[in-house]
Order: sequence, then C-alpha cells, then structure tokens
Amino acid sequence: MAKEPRPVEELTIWDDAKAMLRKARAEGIQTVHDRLDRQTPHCKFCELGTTCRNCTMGPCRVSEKNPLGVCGADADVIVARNFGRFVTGGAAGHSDHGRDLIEVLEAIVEGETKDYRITDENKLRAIAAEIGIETDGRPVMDVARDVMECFFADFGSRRKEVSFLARVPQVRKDKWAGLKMTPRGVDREIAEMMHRTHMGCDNDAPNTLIHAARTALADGWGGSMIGTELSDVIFGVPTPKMSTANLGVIKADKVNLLVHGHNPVVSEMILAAAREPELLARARELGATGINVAGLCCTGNELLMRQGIPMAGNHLMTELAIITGAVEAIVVDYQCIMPSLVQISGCYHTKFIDTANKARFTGAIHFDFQPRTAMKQAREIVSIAVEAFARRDPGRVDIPGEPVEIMTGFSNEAVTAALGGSLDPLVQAIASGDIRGAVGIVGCNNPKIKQDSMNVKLAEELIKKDILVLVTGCVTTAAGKAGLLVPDAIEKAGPGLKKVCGALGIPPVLHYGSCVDNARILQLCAALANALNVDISDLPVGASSPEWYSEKAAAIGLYAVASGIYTHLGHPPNILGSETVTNLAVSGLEDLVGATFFIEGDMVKAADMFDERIKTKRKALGLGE
Ligand code: SF4
Ligand code: MSK
Repeated sequence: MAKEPRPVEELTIWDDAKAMLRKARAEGIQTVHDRLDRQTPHCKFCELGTTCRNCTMGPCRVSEKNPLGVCGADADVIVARNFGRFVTGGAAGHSDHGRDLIEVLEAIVEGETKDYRITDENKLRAIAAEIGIETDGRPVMDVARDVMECFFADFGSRRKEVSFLARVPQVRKDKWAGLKMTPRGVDREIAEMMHRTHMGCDNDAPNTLIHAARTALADGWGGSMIGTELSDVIFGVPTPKMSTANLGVIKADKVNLLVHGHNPVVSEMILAAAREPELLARARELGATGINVAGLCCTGNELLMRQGIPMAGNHLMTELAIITGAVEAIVVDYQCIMPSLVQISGCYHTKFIDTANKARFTGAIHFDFQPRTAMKQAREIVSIAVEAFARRDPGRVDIPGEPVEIMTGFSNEAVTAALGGSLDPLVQAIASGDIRGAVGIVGCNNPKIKQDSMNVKLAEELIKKDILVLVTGCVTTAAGKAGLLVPDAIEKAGPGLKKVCGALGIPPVLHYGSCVDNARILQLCAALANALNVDISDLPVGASSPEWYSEKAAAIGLYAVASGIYTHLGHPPNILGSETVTNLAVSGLEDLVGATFFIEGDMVKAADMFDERIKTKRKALGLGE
C-alpha cells in the first residue's frame, strides 16, 4: 500500500518551499520527498556499510551471524573499502572540475579562445610565486603557461607533493609525511584507492582509511584549490557585494534562466550572452521585460560571488524552482543535478539543457560546450530560453514570496583588504576574544532532514557564542534566507562578534563561495596557523556539514579532519557496521592528525561541542576562553 505523503511542514523550514510542494502535490508532480518515502526503509546492510559488491564471488552482506564475505573480508575491511571509494568519488568530482579550469587556461594560453581571458593577472602572478614559478619581468602568458603545466603535473604521478602544499605549515606536512598521508598527485591517489579496494589488496581497515584521507587531501589542497584559484584568475577574485535569495528572485515578467551545477565556465558565458542587446530585444519582442539569470546550488554560488546574480535556491529547491512555472530554461554543468529535473521540466514549458559530455541527461537538449565556441554556444542557449518564454502558461505561474537581501563575495583577498591589507586585525580579534573562533558550515540538503533546519540553527547558535561562521555550498542560501548574510545580522551575534563585524560593516556569517571554495577556508586556516607559528590543529576553528548527502561532502569532511580541523556531521556516513572504522573516525584520528569527526543531530549540542573545543584550543594558545 502506498504511504501517505508527509505533511509539507515536516519537510522544510521555508515558506517558498512549502508553497511549491503544495503546488507539486496539487499538480500531481512527484518530488524528491515522495521518492524518499518510496525508498524507505532503506537496506540495513547498506546503511551500515556492510555490503560488498567488489567482485562476482559476491555480492556479500556481512553480519554477526555471517561475519565474513566469500573471500573472507570482514566488516572492518568492507566498511573501510566502501568509505574509501565513497570519498574518492567526491575527490574525483571536485578535482575533475579543477582540471576543467586548467583546460580553459590552456585554451587561453594557446590562443584557442577569445571568450575567456586572464582577468586577474595579479592573482596569477601571486599563485605562480607561491608555487615556485619565476614571475619577475616575464610576460603574463609565459607565467600562465608555467602555472598550467605545473597544475597539470599536480594531477599526475611524478610529484612528491601537490604544489599548494607550499601553503601548509611545515609541522602539518611533517605529520602527513610520517603517516604516509602526503597527497602526491590528484589522479594518483584516486587511482590508488580504486586499486587498494580491488579484491585482494588493502585488507587492513586503518591503512585503507589513511589512504582515504590522502585522497581527500589531494582534493582539498589539490583539485579543489586549483579549481578555486584558476576560477579567480579567469573570472576575477570575488569582492563584497549585495544580492538576493529565495524563489522570489524568479521574475514573472522576465525570461528566467537558471544556472545549476558547479563550474562557472559555462554559466559565466551564459550571463554575458544574456546581457547582449540582440537577445534582450528578442525577449522584449516576445513580451518579457528582460532576461533574468539566477543561480541554483554551486554554479549559482560561483556567479553570486563574482557577479552578484540572485540565488533561487539550494539543493532541495532545484525541483521546486521549476514548479513555479516561470522558468524558461535550466542550464546545467555537473554535480548535484537530480535527473528528476528533466522530468519536471517536461511538465512545464521549461527547457532542460546540459552542457558537459561527462554529465548528460536523457531527454535534455545537449550542447558540447567548448572554450573555442563558448560565446556562440551561450548565445544559442540563451536564445532557446528566450523563445521558450512564448510558450509559458501564465495560468500555471506561482512565484512565492519576496526575495531577501544577502551579502556575498568574501574571498580571502577581500577579507584581507577589508582588514586593511593583512590578517593581523583578525588575529588580534581572535587573541582578544572578540572573535573566539571560527567554524565553516558547508554542504548540502538531504531530504532525510527537514530542509535547512540544521544549517540555519547551527549558524545561529554559533554566532551567539562569538564564533564567526563561514558558509559555502548549499548552506549559503539557507543562511541567506534566514537573514544571516546581511550586516544587520550582528543583532543575533554575541557582543564580541557584533563589535568586530559592526565596525567592518560585514555580517557575522560570511559567504565564502561554492563547494570547491572550501579550499579558501583551508587557505585561511593555513595562513592563520602560519601567522601564529602553530599547526592548523592548534587553531580555535571547526567545520560542519549538518545536512550533507554527497560523496563530495564526505571528501570535504575528511580533508578538513586530516588538515587538523574538528569536523561535525549532522548524520553519520555508512560506516557504523564497523567499530574499528567508526572509532577511528570519531576518536582515533585525534592521535594521528589532531582532529576527529563528531556526529550530532541536535544543533544546540553541536554548537556546545564546538564551544568546548574552541575553549580548549584557546587555552592551549594562552588566550582566554
Ligand atoms: Fe564478497 Fe569479498 Fe567479493 Fe566483496 S570482494 S563481493 S566481500 S567475495
Ligand atoms: S551543491 S555538494 S548539494 S553543497 Fe555544491 Fe549543494 Fe552539497 Fe551539491
């Protein structure tokens, strides 16, 4: 018998989402929540991580009654292998995104594209200097070529360590070297994890987990960091600016084009094309007042940070945005794009357009987007959206609510500039206790959790305790919709944070970018540790992903822990079937890397645990609580 759908009030904290969930039900459109109901209860073996499908002597499911797979692998081995591959999927996603940016840089250097250019030469030269490339008196394209070669080599097998380890405190690098955790090459660590987890290889759970950490570090300090830094070089370093968020950013009188996924390479061109007079004129001819490019998920974050486009929503808003009936096109690159969006688009006049060969969707309009032809293809895509406006059914349009204001654009460069040119004032604010510490809240939504309930609650609880919050990924829109990304939000902060943020005119919750931009937070931690001459694990900092769902989020969590950052998850990964693996994750890693995961579903308790940790770290640094 089909289950009764859960009341919409239980699914999300947002009025715009509730309105669209009701509309979906009224129109007979299935959403992620309905499908979750049909998939539960989930398989217990899979939840515990004790299923193995790594060879055809299996599949095997181990339990107390049947503790060994056909080959003899026990729960520890199976859980560690599964988790290792899970993290590796995430590291591969971020890093392949990073590689795409190197390929755009290559197209620029080789003169194959005029559509992309080096927008921030200073940043390019700064990066080059950091990774040991000569810059003095050299033409910019020569420097760019060397940077490109160096980053391509970071993906290979012939390095002792990836280039951006130049940013890491020596004491941390020594720790990694002692543990055989130093990330050597991005593709190398990923390939090695696949090898290790083949039947008959790494059958020692802790050893597998060490390599999982190494693979995650290759993501954080390699693939992701390259992705972020080259995006800044090519599209500009983000600077603070105002924008808006929620489904109210979709405009009834405009052609609405939503960009979704993670990589700014396509969407930056779409935005440029949407501003061209010919396409705007055609939109007006069809009765629209303009073309509105709005963001979803991390492609949205990328364009929000640099161009200030409005944010329609995060992961669990992607289906609901289409259900407004006012979206002419949804243009996707890759990652976190539910295939259901094609089906829901088909219920309206919405055109679903995919742009990457590695992320094609059956039923989509496909563009094989290339740097050489980027602008021409972007014009064609925007034109499809504009023409779709004529087929919109005004009777089905319902755009809930008014947008809320948000402040964005906090790159490390922007923060340093706001502080007068160095991080010293931040160090002083931490030393004085006005800012007691900092926590990055990152990651996703998960339909198993009331949407954004944890993301928002944790941010609110932390700022009350004078803990600065940095947000990326899907937590951005959550914090924004809750009114935490504006300077006035200092009223919700503790007295110290209120004083510092008030003086600078910034919010107590800073938008730091997309998921790959968690690399910015790593870089900030490394810079603070270097300034204080301590290890990253000595800092009063933490990380959290309350509502995470993806392999990428697991990779982020593990590179944060392996970098020495105490990390909270709102619910556990599928590792509880192994005591060895679970104990290592939540306590054993402390001895090895100076940080662990902690799992807590109550955000008041989670904030208290961060508070305790920050107190301990502050005392050890000789600071007050
Ligand atoms: Fe079963 Fe071992 Fe094969 Fe896994 S590798 S499916 S545990 S026989
Ligand atoms: S998009 S990885 S749902 S944060 Fe980066 Fe959001 Fe999580 Fe995808």
